[in-house]
Amino acid sequence: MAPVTVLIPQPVGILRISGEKVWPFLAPFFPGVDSPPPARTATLLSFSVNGHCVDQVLLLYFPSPHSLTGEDVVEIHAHGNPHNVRFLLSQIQSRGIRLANPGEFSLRAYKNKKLSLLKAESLHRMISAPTYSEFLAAHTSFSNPKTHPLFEIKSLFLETLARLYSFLDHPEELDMPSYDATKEALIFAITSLLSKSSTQLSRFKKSRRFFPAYSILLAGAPNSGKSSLFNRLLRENKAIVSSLPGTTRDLLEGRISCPFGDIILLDSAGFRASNDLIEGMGIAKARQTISRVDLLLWIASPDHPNAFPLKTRTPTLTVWNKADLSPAPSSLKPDFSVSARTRRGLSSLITSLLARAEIFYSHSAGSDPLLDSSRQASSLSGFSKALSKALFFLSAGSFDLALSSLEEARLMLEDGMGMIPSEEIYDRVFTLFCLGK
Ligand SMILES: Nc1nc2c(ncn2[C@@H]2O[C@H](COP(=O)(O)OP(=O)(O)OP(=O)(O)O)[C@@H](O)[C@H]2O)c(=O)[nH]1
Ligand SMILES: [Mg+2]
Repeated sequence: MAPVTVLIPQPVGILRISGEKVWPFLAPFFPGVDSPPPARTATLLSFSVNGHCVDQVLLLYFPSPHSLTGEDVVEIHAHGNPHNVRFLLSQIQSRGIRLANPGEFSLRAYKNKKLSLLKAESLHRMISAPTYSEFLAAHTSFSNPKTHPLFEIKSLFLETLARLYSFLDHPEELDMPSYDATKEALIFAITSLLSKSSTQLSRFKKSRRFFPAYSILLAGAPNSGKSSLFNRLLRENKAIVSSLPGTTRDLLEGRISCPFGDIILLDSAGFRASNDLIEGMGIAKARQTISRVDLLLWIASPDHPNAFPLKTRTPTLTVWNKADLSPAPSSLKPDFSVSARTRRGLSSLITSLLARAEIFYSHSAGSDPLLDSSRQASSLSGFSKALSKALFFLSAGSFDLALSSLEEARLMLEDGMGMIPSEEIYDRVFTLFCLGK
């Protein structure tokens, strides 16, 4: 069981439960309802605890095997107050139903053959896509797996392999193409497969970012007001703010969804020489993150009126904070002068950040299907290496060695497509999913 929606005040909060014979566990919450509600139909029911109705809910029952996971699945659409959703969760847990791990529903769907690995990865990309066009690209692969780049490559590859097999099995038959014609056709097909794979790999490389959206890091000396600005930009009190220098130790992440694409905002530990082991680790993490983001905001303030002390290729803007206390020294020449406390200057900073993110997205990949993960990319790159070997052997006239390289390539591709089950794949793919998926 897991909440499918996040725990914030909202009209509806959804809980999902999956398992064998789920209804008998839930029946006590619905006194008077003797049999499971009708399948795949929304039923309005009173959720009761100790004989008292605690919420009116819509219940959807998907009996096995016609469900998301292949098991019995029940979805409860409750009123979305987070306290209510937590209470319902705890009540259901007290009946012996445990909380699901992140991605566990998808993992069960995969194990019960309800979802292929490629679809699972497209689904993950679809949910976390930072722009609508990236959502559409993932949706195309998800709803029509034949458009997935690996699927297209596989069809072409199998034709090539079949051609080689049939030549090796019946080389003497009259209607078979000659040795030279076969060799030429195979070289042509493999070269074209190599070119398709390399196009996909470079599109993937171009689209890949360390953070899954346009990312902005707030860095600066301790107490310069990074967390205060982070909270202001996010419009949420996510980071702890205090007058003690060294308050933030880890990297904190927030996401802002804009019509043209998402922005990931990162708050970090203040730069200083520290003997504290944990703070030191936080500072190292902040430094490491500088080269991984799309934009660095260096926050200076009257406490530490210094310019950014390091060299970086990451575009950097200097922001003078606490402008309510004093103006920036003329030597600093900040790009923006703001006060996180009074909000002075914040709107022009925000306008500039949004404009930069919009330009960034205007150059990003279109909505054509793309590889979904670095796992797929590494399989495709192994596939290409094996193809190159096959090409070498073919050119040297050794069809047998070419065949064994093509078989090696087939394994690589099948591994990429999740056709070879392995525990490692479960760990690498499904644990990345969010709770409730
Ligand atoms: N006057 C004034 N005080 C501010 C402003 N911004 C932040 N402060 C105060 O400065 C102190 C430090 O703020 P934080 O946001 O915690 O600073 P930080 O850079 O995140 O600090 P560390 O996490 O320790 O690196 C707090 O007491 C804030 O209330 C501002 O614009 N004006
Ligand atoms: Mg802080």
